[in-house]
Amino acid sequence: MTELDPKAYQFATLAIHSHQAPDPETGAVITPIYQTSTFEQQDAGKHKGYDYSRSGNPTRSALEGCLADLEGGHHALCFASGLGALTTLSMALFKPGDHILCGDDVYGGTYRFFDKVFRPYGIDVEFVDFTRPDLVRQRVRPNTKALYLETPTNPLLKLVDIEAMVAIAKSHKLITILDNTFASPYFQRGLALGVDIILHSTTKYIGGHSDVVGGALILKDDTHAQALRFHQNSLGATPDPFASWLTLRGLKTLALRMKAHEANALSLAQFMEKHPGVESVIYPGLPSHPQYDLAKRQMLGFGGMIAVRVKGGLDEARTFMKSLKLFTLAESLGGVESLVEHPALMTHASIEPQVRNAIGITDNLVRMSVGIEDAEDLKRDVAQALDKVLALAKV
Ligand code: P1T
Repeated sequence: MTELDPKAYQFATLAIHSHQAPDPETGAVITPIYQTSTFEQQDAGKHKGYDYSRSGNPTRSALEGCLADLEGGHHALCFASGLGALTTLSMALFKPGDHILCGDDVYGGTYRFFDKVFRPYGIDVEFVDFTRPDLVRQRVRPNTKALYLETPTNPLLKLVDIEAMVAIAKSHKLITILDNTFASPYFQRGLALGVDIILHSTTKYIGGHSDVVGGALILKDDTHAQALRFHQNSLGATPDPFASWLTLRGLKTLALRMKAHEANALSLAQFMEKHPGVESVIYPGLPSHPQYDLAKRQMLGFGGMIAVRVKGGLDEARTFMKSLKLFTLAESLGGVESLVEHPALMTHASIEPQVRNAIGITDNLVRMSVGIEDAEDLKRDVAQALDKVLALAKV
């Protein structure tokens, strides 16, 4: 089987076949796990394309090739984690004296890296409300180099207008970087909207089974790709062959899984919105979401993440989470099983309380990663847990 022309096939086909042709030596249908650290050279400096598994490995190449096709890029680079992708990207593109504008609602680890680790190296990262393009435009300075956006955001599921950000970036010659983890390439293609570099925590929907940690960068530009590839090898935050293989195996079913995540999330969001134990539900697929129209315009689907404010405070949030039977209390998201977590105490605990409160990460906010279990089972589980919240509120 020869390599597929990505333009001739749809997403679900590419996820299964792109860069995953049967092994020409043995006929193995599934890409082998090339569990080797090093490769024989025919002569000193002469090899078959691989010399050492930090620099490159065939299992990783298959994953990188497939991800590039799914995002509509020309290059993809995989990492040992989403943060490995972020740190490598940051070292490759920025230098002391640069200024970066970053959305104010991003994964807590992203905020922590920019604020606590990168800033002391002399890179000024400013966090701005990216739902306000007017504000972002005002904050651009002569030394601004990039706009770093997440949409939908973690954990508040705010939407950032990707095309508006790209327009600002183009007029000031800035690089745009989009963390596409929450939507996955199935529901959002930033490169087609003019974004320069896509970042993923492949730990989430791409891997899809909560059994492997990884990250990826996908882009079109050859010069940036060359710099990123150099830093990927020089910094060494690369995935091992088994992690690459597990991610590739999960990726094959991304299209099916995303449809199921979305159907379940929409039905749960609609149900919770009517429940008296709930203050508000944040889900981009609900007409009550303040950016519902933007979601319909720039996304191909609304995803599987819900943020819910239960009636009450921390006690009520704890009661809700502890009463759920099918939702496991755990960090992370995007796996086939449903998870629930408390952003203020868990994923976003590294953000100072006053900053957290200012952006809306309140004590009654609970984040739900809706899995692909039976929709009615999930609804019944949420109903009984919300009834316990109501009972507590009445005491
Ligand atoms: O965990 P890691 O693979 O290093 O990815 C970091 C990361 C980057 N971007 C987004 C949007 C993320 O959500 C994450 C990781 N997030 C969680 C662990 C979480 O529970 O939100």
